[in-house]
Amino acid sequence: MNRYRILSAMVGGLVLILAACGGTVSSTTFATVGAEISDEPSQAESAGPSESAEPSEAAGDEATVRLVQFEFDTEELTIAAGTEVSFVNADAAAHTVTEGSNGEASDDPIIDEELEQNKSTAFTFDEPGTYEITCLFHAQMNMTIIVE
Ligand SMILES: [Cu+2]
Repeated sequence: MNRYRILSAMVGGLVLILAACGGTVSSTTFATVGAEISDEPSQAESAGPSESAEPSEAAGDEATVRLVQFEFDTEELTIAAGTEVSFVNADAAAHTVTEGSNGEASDDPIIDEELEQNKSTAFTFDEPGTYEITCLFHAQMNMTIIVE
């Protein structure tokens, strides 16, 4: 960092000298040097914003299912393959998000997550098909996800 400060101070000084002389002869040379130096910190800065921009949000489809009042808030959800579904427990009790029906998991559930209050989990449905989702704690909690 110190090296860059010294360099940019030098460039700044040179620019000042050039400006004082009113010379435009070799200003392109100094402009190039300045650009090279300013590249370094701007690259580090741009890493932050581009990470928080979450390009995956724009690229892939997303859907949200809320668990509230001992129900999934969506009975039937139709999504495109590759859609990431977020299950959000907005209820006063813990629930599970489990492939199965009437409170029983299917043989080899693709998803079986317990969610405490205010917790969420996300699952990407890559394979087309019809998926029954239930809560192991509350047999009446059922929904269907259709992946096209
Ligand atoms: Cu439940």
